[in-house]
Amino acid sequence: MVTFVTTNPGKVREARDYLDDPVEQVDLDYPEVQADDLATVAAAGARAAYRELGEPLVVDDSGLTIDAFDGFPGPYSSFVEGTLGIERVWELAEREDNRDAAFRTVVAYCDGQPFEASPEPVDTERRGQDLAAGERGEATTDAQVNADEGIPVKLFEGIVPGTIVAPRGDGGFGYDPIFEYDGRTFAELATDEKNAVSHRGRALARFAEWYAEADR
Ligand code: ITT
Repeated sequence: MVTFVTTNPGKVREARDYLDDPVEQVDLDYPEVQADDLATVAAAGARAAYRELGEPLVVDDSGLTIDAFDGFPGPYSSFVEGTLGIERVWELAEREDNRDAAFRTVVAYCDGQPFEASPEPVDTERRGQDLAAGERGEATTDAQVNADEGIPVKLFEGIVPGTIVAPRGDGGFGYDPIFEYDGRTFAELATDEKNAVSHRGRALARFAEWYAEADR
């Protein structure tokens, strides 16, 4: 069983269609940190949810990046959907010659345990502190590393390139009606078709492969 912590049932529908294990939605609105990258937001969200629930879980942080807007709305996608709305995002993009965009998802898994060495990125709170110390020119000592009480989080990323278009289609959710991939918007695809190519599908595929084999 996979616990998916999200307020968004659309994400859970896609995950159910994708994973062999049953997926349970826990509708917990964990505090989201404000950061420029999705991985930081997802890792912090997984930790916050784990502290609250104390059971193995995944969270997913996703966003739409529009090239002509230097990647905006990115981590602000939810806020922009709720304020401007996707119709006005299209109207802004319509004025641009370049309508290239990408959807990105970072799936973050946390069970409170450290992970075996693997090619997938692992984020620990300690690592963030080490980076900050490095920027201040301070060395990291073994004692500091051994005193690490950060909760490790494993991250799986998926990206899909596309184009912003006038809204079409009734499926999916969020920005799907204005995101075109290979001639159709994501809102014109069935869930399994979207999963086969989408950012979340790609991230979930990586997670599912690891989850099936991981010695947890
Ligand atoms: P949780 O944080 O509770 O999981 P959320 O809907 O706020 O739910 P995100 O912050 O990850 O999720 O999503 C950011 C925005 O991107 C939000 O407006 C979503 O509707 C949109 N979004 C995420 N995944 C999408 C997808 O697959 N297709 C279209 N829009 C998507």
